[in-house]
Amino acid sequence: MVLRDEFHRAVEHLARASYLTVLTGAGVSKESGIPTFREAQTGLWAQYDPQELATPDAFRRNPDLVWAWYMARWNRVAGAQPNPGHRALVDLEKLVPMVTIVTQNVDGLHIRAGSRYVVELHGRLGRFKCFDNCQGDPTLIDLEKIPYGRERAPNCPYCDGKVRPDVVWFGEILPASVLQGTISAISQCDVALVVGTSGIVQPAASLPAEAKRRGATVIDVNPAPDELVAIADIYLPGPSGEVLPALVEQLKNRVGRG
Ligand code: BJW
Repeated sequence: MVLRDEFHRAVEHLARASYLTVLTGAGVSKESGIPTFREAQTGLWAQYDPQELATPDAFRRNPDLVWAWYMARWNRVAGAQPNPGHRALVDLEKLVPMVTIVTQNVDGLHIRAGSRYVVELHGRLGRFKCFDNCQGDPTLIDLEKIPYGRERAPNCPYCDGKVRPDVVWFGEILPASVLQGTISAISQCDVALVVGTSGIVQPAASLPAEAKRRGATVIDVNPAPDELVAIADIYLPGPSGEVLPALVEQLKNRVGRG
């Protein structure tokens, strides 16, 4: 009963929203078969802690290990498809005047699903740059134009340093354009929908509280209570591939009623 009330409240807020910002994390891609960031890894990678691979120091120490990890993840993502959660977020664009997705994910699945305004906070798998940004920040490298394999980090064609994935690692600053787009989406929204993130990695983890401070309603969707439940106005427990399509269906009925 309480859950139904919460769901109903969420639909009412979305029906009245003119600007919706959606902050997503790894959980939204779980139903596409992509493990979340903090889930135990499987197979060859089970012995490694992802938090210790996603750093510039890890790459400096062992570029080939970090390279092979990203190539394996890129390979997995290339074979995955957007799931009903991603698609429901695309459908929301027909029901709310402005929708911006701010995602921590590097899998590109929101864009592949068809979402129009997507800010990728932590970069993208399958895009590469020179580790030293020798030609300016970022020095992007087209992998098709250099010899490379899955096991060894290739050399930069300009400086002979190493090529790395164009993602944001711990201790690195998010690109200015990305921060600008994020601040704009957070400061304008009247509803912030948070989906599938543990809410522990900064600066993303502070965004819902900032939206709330500016007057937005915060709705959190996650099968397990995360760090953001404490500040959320509405918590909808459940996998996003089920909760988001159900929200869209109810919202269609509600908007249809006027
Ligand atoms: C489902 C589901 C289903 C399951 N449906 N949901 C202030 C205080 C303390 C520390 C810091 C601070 N400011 C900065 C820091 C340091 C650091 C940080 O935050 N550390 C924390 C660990 C404390 N931040 C940074 O370094 C950032 N840079 C920065 O702030 O620069 C300035 C600065 C630097 C240094 C010092 C101070 C200031 C950069 C952060 C970059 C993060 N990069 C990564 C890797 C990207 C590339 C890659 O993918 O390999 O981004 S780390 C990793 O975490 C990845 C993710 O995007 C990110 C968030 O993870 P996410 O998405 O929340 O995933 P999970 O796995 O944690 O959670 C999944 C959730 O899904 C769970 O809740 C499940 O329940 C749920 N779920 N199934 C819906 N079906």
